Amino acid sequence: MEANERPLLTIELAVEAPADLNEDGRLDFLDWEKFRMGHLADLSAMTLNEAYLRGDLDGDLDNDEVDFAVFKQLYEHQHGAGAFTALLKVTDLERKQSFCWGCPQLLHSGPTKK
Ligand SMILES: [Ca+2]
Ligand SMILES: [Ca+2]
Repeated sequence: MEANERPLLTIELAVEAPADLNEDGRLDFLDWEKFRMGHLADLSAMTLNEAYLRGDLDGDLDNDEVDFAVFKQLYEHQHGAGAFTALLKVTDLERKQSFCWGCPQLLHSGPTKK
């Protein structure tokens, strides 16, 4: 090594399933829920591993739009093109159902007649 060369720092993460935020060995809907809970949260006081488990997928101690893009890419890589869009539709439907919890008749009654 010459005097002006700097040694490279190499960090290897032993991740069996990338973006497996609940550590169950799979990348699925539950990881998306954990990602969403940590999205845009302040993770700067956490360790890299703690921040990772809250959605910091690029290791800069935040969960921002870059992490979102990484999550989406990893999810589609694992489940196929369009899988992330399908995941969002399921999430949206579940949100609507939980909003209307206790009023299921509104989901199935259709438009009201005047
Ligand atoms: Ca998981
Ligand atoms: Ca990040």
